[in-house]
Amino acid sequence: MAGKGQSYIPGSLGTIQNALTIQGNEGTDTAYVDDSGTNANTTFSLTATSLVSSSMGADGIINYDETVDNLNIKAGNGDDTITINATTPACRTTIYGGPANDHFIINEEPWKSSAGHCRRFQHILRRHSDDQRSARRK
Ligand SMILES: [Ca+2]
Ligand SMILES: [Ca+2]
Repeated sequence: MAGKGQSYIPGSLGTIQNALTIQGNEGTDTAYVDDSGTNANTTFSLTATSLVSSSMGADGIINYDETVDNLNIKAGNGDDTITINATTPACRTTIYGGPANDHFIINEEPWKSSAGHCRRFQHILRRHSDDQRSARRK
């Protein structure tokens, strides 16, 4: 998938059964990974070069590189678990959990490259830890 402007993958990641590579060019490229049509609880795992999800087929993976400038990931309606292992400094990453109780696990500090996302992640993490505390009290 090459070209200027926007690349769009609609609906559900269920059709991704094998490696899908997203490549931009020297312009500003924005990729939308949209799993918002999925109702099951889904896991996502992001690295600086790839995204895998339980929504995809067994061999499904989305590969991307530093030519992609904006990566937007939209999770579905279930209790999703999104693990961020790394992001790339060249790419601004935005993740929407969608409805239900989503969990964000951050194994790196992606907010270093983006103050706006920093606040978003801190908010989510705070809410998540509140949930954990109230769960322990029960
Ligand atoms: Ca680009
Ligand atoms: Ca969700």
